[in-house]
Amino acid sequence: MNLTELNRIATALVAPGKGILAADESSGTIKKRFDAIGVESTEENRRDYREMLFRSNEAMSRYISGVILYDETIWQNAKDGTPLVKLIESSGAIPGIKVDEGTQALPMCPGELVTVGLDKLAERLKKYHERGARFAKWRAVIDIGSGIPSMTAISVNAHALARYAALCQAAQIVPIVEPEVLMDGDHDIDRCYEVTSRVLNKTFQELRVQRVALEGMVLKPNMAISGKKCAKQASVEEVAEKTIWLLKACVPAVVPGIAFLSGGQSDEEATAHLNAMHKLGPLPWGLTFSYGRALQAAPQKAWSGKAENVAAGQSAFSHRARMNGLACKGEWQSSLEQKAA
Ligand code: 5MM
Repeated sequence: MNLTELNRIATALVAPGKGILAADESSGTIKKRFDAIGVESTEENRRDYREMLFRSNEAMSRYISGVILYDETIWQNAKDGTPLVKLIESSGAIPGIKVDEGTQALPMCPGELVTVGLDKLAERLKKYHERGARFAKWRAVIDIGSGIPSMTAISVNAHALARYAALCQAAQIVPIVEPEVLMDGDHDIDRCYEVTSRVLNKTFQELRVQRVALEGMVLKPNMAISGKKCAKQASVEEVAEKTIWLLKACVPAVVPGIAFLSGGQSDEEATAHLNAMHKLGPLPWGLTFSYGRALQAAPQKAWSGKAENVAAGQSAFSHRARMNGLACKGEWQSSLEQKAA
């Protein structure tokens, strides 16, 4: 393992003013997104949609550091035959790959999940590296509810995340470690803080036990945030302050970067929270976005599967990427959204 090179890539993924595009929706998830805009989820439509994003010059060259791909996409070529991976590289961004194979019910733990995909992962990583992937992603899902999460679910998911991360580093691929605590319930921000703190502490304990080099990874966490159904929604300032406390308490300074998931926040909320956190600096690690929905909802709507809407889709994507790029420097203002509208 060349740790200097892993550290260089991890640092590039969180370069100031840039962040990651999570375009790794599995077939089921992209179908849901396409259903919402009335587009059939065929292989060609998925390719056309992602090609539109990767050919968005302004967004890709100025605000996007890396793109997380799904297995299908990493092997696809653009309409003119250029591999999609090459489009990403030529924009200056780094191609990455989601390598988990989704979740399964966790035995003995009703309502809880464990992420799977470790079988043959070493062989898959080798092929992905040959194709150009320089980082990978694995997402664990932790739900908050009555009596959950159990320590069992936190523990097995942390163990799998660390197994994945060690395999990635051995294959010279930077692991993005994503332990997502869902914001789906009616819990308040303090409950989210407490659960996320347990999850992050256990995850870093496992990473250390399994000898993962913290200098060569990126963490992709949720923010400390109120559950979607919670009657009392925390303010932007409270989310920012509590998230930074939480991360300072749990994430060693040697980790090069933290890139948030959006988790179902609105586009603007996800941007406002990131921006408010940067106003609390200086911070020990690079802090940026690795958004899926919060970067893609607007371009998906603008595109709606029509070739004549490609320019509109690209402009919607560039706008969101620019807003988040500004948020990474604490320079975003909501008036910039209104001007664009
Ligand atoms: C883009 O969505 C990713 C893939 O999800 P599935 O495996 O469920 O299809 C997802 O892993 C994503 O990278 C993260 O959860 C962050 O996405 P959001 O939309 O929460 O920012």
